Amino acid sequence: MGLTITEKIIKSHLLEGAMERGKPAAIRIDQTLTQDATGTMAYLQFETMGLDRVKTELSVSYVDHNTLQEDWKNMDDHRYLQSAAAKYGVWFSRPGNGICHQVHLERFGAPGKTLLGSDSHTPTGGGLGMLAIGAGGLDVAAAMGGGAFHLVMPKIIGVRLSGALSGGASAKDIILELLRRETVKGGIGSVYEYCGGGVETLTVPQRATIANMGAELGATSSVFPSDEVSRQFLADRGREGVWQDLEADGDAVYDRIIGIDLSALKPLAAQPHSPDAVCAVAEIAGLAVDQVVIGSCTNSSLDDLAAAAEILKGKTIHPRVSAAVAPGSRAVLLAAEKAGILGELIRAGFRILESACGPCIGMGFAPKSGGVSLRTFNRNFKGRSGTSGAMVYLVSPETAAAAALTGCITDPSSLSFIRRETRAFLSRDERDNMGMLIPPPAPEAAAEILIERGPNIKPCPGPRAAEDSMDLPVLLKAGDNITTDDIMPAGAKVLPLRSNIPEIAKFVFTQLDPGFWERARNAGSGLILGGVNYGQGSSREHAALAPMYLGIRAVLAKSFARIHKANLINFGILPLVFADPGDYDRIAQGDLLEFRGVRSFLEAGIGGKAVLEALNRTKGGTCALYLEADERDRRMLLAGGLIPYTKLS
Ligand code: MIC
Ligand code: SF4
Repeated sequence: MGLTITEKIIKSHLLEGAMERGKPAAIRIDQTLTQDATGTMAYLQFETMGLDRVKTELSVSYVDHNTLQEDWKNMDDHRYLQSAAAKYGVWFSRPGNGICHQVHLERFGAPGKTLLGSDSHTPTGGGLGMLAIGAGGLDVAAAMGGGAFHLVMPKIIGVRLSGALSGGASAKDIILELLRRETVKGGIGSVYEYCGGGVETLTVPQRATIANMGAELGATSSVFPSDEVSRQFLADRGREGVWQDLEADGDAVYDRIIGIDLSALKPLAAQPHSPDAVCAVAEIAGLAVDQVVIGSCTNSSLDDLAAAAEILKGKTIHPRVSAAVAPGSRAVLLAAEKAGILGELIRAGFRILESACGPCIGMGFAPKSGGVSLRTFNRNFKGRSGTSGAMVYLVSPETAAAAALTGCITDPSSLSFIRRETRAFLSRDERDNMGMLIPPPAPEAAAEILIERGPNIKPCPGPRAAEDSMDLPVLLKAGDNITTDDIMPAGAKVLPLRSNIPEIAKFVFTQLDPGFWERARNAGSGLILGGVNYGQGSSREHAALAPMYLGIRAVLAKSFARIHKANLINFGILPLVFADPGDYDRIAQGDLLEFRGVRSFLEAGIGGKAVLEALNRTKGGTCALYLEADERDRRMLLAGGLIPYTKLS
């Protein structure tokens, strides 16, 4: 039987398991990436492993999230990261060099390799035929230490592309179309693998846009073949040497096939406040727009900027619209300058933001109160922009540019523009491409390096082993599709506290319930109730770490998102699933639930599925709960998380 690309990469990296769908597997990780907002914890955890140097082929530490230096905190973090990178043999991408996923694709991406990153959009590398997966910082730290990455062997969904994009449609519209059909939970436990004649019509940056936003489907990853287009992308960046041909076998078996005819696609938009609330741009045309931003790891390539400039050149943006562009990398910025694109955008009235995540994570350029903002980003969760009442729409660069021009949502197909060729503007100058990437010093020099620990760097608190008896109050009853932004908000005020768990814990659930921290602190311990797809979105392990610090011992939900569930287990919090989802309705916030025999439940479940009963002491009645976890996860929970488990084994 033939293999898919995903299976081929997993097979060549398989350390444990038999590649059976839905069964546990462990793979070797070739490359890791971290970013500053998750990286400090990852390196603090790596340090506890007592190793001299990372054991991967390549590890890179990027600074791209916390670049708004309002005081000393973010810079303390950057210095810690830079010195830790040098000490442990990690490349360091300096602030200003660009967004981790964009830079990694350009400088280090290699077909057929595995990449684990402490950021949920790590699958961007799938645009170049990598198996790139997002994970919590602790899992990435373990991989840097040479440990295997444990995953459930995913289902493989084939996405067969036919035809070619035309008119105003863009790569963003392909992934928005998939989100429309599949929803934010459609991809849980799956990899989306692209095939069909439409693939060769897409450039690597376009493929990367699609693979990037596959994260919003809840997928483990997204993968494109590596072909002549990929070879050209690498050759243009002087890296043809890492190219290899990679495609699925003709008789590869997919769990399901989805067909998309690119020629039939029209410009789409994800409406507030979810990436799957997709409609045709034409349906909402005419809505007045206050703000437009082009950037983020989804749409900040040279081609994206060029498409916007084509629409805007020689014109001026509408007086109502405040517009900005954040090029994905310094290399993109330099090329955009050389190609005249930057000048065209500036002349049109765009503000230039640095090459970083910026507004995508609420780091500046927040919209006005109640404002309508069109962004080329991947997430529009409520409040993520920094303005809780803002209405954020996710669109392509073409749709964003059209709105900047007219002042209202406009289908770009109604404007005539031609796409320009930008390859010639890519720089071959080593300083332009590698100048802000600091390679790790030789191992002999590492002993001399002192790690800089400013006052913002606080040690990572340790988890507690599972207790056999627990009486836990329901501290919060949350609904469906709760995001990690809901659990642990980001933004300019909170992000600088990522290295300081006691402080950041004060912001847990603030958007949903400002009284949560106080209540949790008074209770000392408790649990959270959630609906379906609990913990979707960002990989931030702070959404597990800070609740753990506040005494959260369990989350009871109808289902969990992959990365967050792994983070909960890594930090010793029980992710329990209702056997009867109707029990969710029978439990209220404030109820006291009694759990007995938790340790024996975890032990008995090894090798099988046992049920844990919770008695509702407030209302009476019981509910049955499952733990969908393999033996390793159960042992981790018994030990109190990944770090104590690793020390025991
Ligand atoms: C995001 O897009 O939400 C982030 C910020 O990049 C996160 C990581 C983080 O919270 O630091 C992600 O996607 O994993
Ligand atoms: Fe940065 Fe936004 Fe991409 Fe997250 S989604 S890595 S915040 S640009």
